[in-house]
Amino acid sequence: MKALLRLFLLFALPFASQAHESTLQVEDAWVREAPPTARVLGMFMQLHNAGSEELVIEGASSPVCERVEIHRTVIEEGVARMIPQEELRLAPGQTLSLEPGSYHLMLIGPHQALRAGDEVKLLIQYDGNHVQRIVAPVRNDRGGDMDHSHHHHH
Ligand SMILES: [Cu+2]
Repeated sequence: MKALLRLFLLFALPFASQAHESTLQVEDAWVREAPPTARVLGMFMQLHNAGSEELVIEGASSPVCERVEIHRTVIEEGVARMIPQEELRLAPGQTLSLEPGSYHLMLIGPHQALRAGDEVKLLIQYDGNHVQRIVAPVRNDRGGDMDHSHHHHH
Protein backbone atom coordinates (compact mmCIF):
# COMPACT_ATOMS: atom_id res chain seq x y z
CA MET A 1 0.00 0.00 0.00
CA LYS A 2 2.82 2.37 0.91
CA ALA A 3 4.65 1.51 -2.29
CA LEU A 4 1.51 2.15 -4.23
CA LEU A 5 1.11 5.54 -2.59
CA ARG A 6 4.70 6.43 -3.35
CA LEU A 7 4.20 5.39 -6.94
CA PHE A 8 1.10 7.55 -7.13
CA LEU A 9 2.92 10.58 -5.76
CA LEU A 10 5.75 10.06 -8.18
CA PHE A 11 3.33 10.39 -11.07
CA ALA A 12 0.98 12.89 -9.53
CA LEU A 13 3.50 15.47 -8.34
CA PRO A 14 4.70 16.79 -11.69
CA PHE A 15 1.09 17.35 -12.68
CA ALA A 16 0.18 18.83 -9.32
CA SER A 17 2.93 21.43 -9.52
CA GLN A 18 1.85 22.24 -13.06
CA ALA A 19 -1.79 22.57 -11.99
CA HIS A 20 -0.72 24.97 -9.27
CA GLU A 21 0.62 27.38 -11.88
CA SER A 22 -2.10 26.91 -14.45
CA THR A 23 -5.46 28.39 -13.56
CA LEU A 24 -6.61 28.46 -17.17
CA GLN A 25 -8.53 25.39 -18.31
CA VAL A 26 -9.23 24.88 -21.99
CA GLU A 27 -11.76 22.38 -23.30
CA ASP A 28 -13.43 21.40 -26.57
CA ALA A 29 -10.97 23.34 -28.72
CA TRP A 30 -11.37 23.02 -32.47
CA VAL A 31 -10.56 24.80 -35.69
CA ARG A 32 -13.21 25.21 -38.37
CA GLU A 33 -12.15 23.83 -41.72
CA ALA A 34 -12.21 26.43 -44.49
CA PRO A 35 -11.64 26.30 -48.26
CA PRO A 36 -7.94 25.63 -49.08
CA THR A 37 -7.50 29.20 -50.31
CA ALA A 38 -8.86 30.75 -47.09
CA ARG A 39 -6.50 33.28 -45.47
CA VAL A 40 -8.17 33.04 -42.08
CA LEU A 41 -9.66 30.23 -40.00
CA GLY A 42 -11.85 30.46 -36.91
CA MET A 43 -10.85 28.63 -33.75
CA PHE A 44 -13.22 27.89 -30.90
CA MET A 45 -13.04 26.51 -27.35
CA GLN A 46 -14.28 26.77 -23.79
CA LEU A 47 -12.05 28.88 -21.53
CA HIS A 48 -12.41 28.43 -17.79
CA ASN A 49 -10.77 30.37 -14.98
CA ALA A 50 -10.17 27.79 -12.24
CA GLY A 51 -8.30 30.29 -10.08
CA SER A 52 -9.44 32.70 -7.39
CA GLU A 53 -8.37 35.86 -9.21
CA GLU A 54 -9.28 37.47 -12.50
CA LEU A 55 -7.48 35.93 -15.44
CA VAL A 56 -6.46 37.94 -18.50
CA ILE A 57 -5.83 36.24 -21.82
CA GLU A 58 -3.46 38.45 -23.77
CA GLY A 59 -2.95 36.57 -26.98
CA ALA A 60 -2.08 33.35 -28.72
CA SER A 61 0.23 31.98 -31.36
CA SER A 62 0.48 28.88 -33.48
CA PRO A 63 3.15 27.33 -35.70
CA VAL A 64 0.50 26.74 -38.41
CA CYS A 65 -0.09 30.41 -39.22
CA GLU A 66 1.50 33.85 -39.29
CA ARG A 67 -0.39 35.17 -36.30
CA VAL A 68 -3.43 34.67 -34.09
CA GLU A 69 -5.90 37.39 -33.13
CA ILE A 70 -8.72 37.48 -30.60
CA HIS A 71 -11.95 38.49 -32.32
CA ARG A 72 -15.57 39.02 -31.47
CA THR A 73 -18.26 38.73 -34.11
CA VAL A 74 -21.03 41.28 -33.77
CA ILE A 75 -24.09 41.83 -35.94
CA GLU A 76 -24.56 45.43 -36.99
CA GLU A 77 -27.58 46.21 -39.15
CA GLY A 78 -27.77 42.59 -40.22
CA VAL A 79 -24.12 42.39 -41.21
CA ALA A 80 -21.63 40.26 -39.27
CA ARG A 81 -18.40 42.07 -38.44
CA MET A 82 -15.35 40.81 -36.58
CA ILE A 83 -13.92 43.17 -33.98
CA PRO A 84 -10.34 42.50 -32.77
CA GLN A 85 -10.09 42.27 -28.98
CA GLU A 86 -7.06 43.42 -27.00
CA GLU A 87 -7.64 40.75 -24.38
CA LEU A 88 -10.21 38.50 -22.76
CA ARG A 89 -10.97 38.82 -19.05
CA LEU A 90 -12.34 35.92 -17.04
CA ALA A 91 -13.65 36.39 -13.52
CA PRO A 92 -12.85 33.65 -10.97
CA GLY A 93 -14.88 30.57 -11.87
CA GLN A 94 -16.06 32.05 -15.14
CA THR A 95 -16.34 29.99 -18.31
CA LEU A 96 -16.18 31.89 -21.58
CA SER A 97 -17.36 30.14 -24.70
CA LEU A 98 -15.50 30.95 -27.89
CA GLU A 99 -17.97 29.92 -30.58
CA PRO A 100 -19.11 30.76 -34.11
CA GLY A 101 -20.94 34.11 -34.15
CA SER A 102 -19.29 35.28 -30.92
CA TYR A 103 -15.80 35.40 -29.46
CA HIS A 104 -13.22 33.35 -31.34
CA LEU A 105 -9.56 33.12 -32.17
CA MET A 106 -8.61 33.93 -35.75
CA LEU A 107 -5.77 32.00 -37.31
CA ILE A 108 -4.37 34.44 -39.86
CA GLY A 109 -2.19 33.51 -42.80
CA PRO A 110 -2.07 29.71 -42.57
CA HIS A 111 1.21 28.32 -43.89
CA GLN A 112 -0.67 25.50 -45.60
CA ALA A 113 -4.24 24.33 -46.10
CA LEU A 114 -5.72 22.85 -42.93
CA ARG A 115 -8.10 19.97 -43.45
CA ALA A 116 -10.54 18.15 -41.20
CA GLY A 117 -8.54 15.70 -39.11
CA ASP A 118 -5.42 17.85 -38.99
CA GLU A 119 -4.17 18.95 -35.60
CA VAL A 120 -3.32 22.52 -34.67
CA LYS A 121 -0.95 23.43 -31.86
CA LEU A 122 -1.76 26.63 -30.05
CA LEU A 123 -0.01 28.55 -27.32
CA ILE A 124 -2.20 30.84 -25.22
CA GLN A 125 -0.53 33.68 -23.30
CA TYR A 126 -2.19 34.90 -20.12
CA ASP A 127 -1.50 36.80 -16.90
CA GLY A 128 1.79 38.23 -18.10
CA ASN A 129 4.14 35.27 -18.17
CA HIS A 130 1.84 32.24 -18.23
CA VAL A 131 1.33 30.03 -21.23
CA GLN A 132 -1.04 27.19 -21.95
CA ARG A 133 -0.28 24.80 -24.78
CA ILE A 134 -3.12 22.95 -26.43
CA VAL A 135 -3.64 20.77 -29.48
CA ALA A 136 -6.95 21.07 -31.32
CA PRO A 137 -8.44 19.16 -34.24
CA VAL A 138 -9.64 20.77 -37.46
CA ARG A 139 -13.30 19.94 -37.96
CA ASN A 140 -15.78 20.35 -40.74
CA ASP A 141 -18.77 22.29 -39.43
CA ARG A 142 -21.57 23.08 -41.83
CA GLY A 143 -24.41 23.18 -39.34
CA GLY A 144 -25.42 26.06 -37.08
CA ASP A 145 -23.19 28.41 -38.97
CA MET A 146 -23.90 32.15 -38.82
CA ASP A 147 -21.12 32.97 -41.24
CA HIS A 148 -22.25 32.30 -44.79
CA SER A 149 -19.33 34.03 -46.45
CA HIS A 150 -18.09 30.75 -47.84
CA HIS A 151 -20.49 28.58 -49.81
CA HIS A 152 -20.17 24.92 -50.53
CA HIS A 153 -22.34 24.94 -53.66
CA HIS A 154 -21.05 26.11 -57.02
CU1 LIG B 1 -12.36 36.58 -36.72
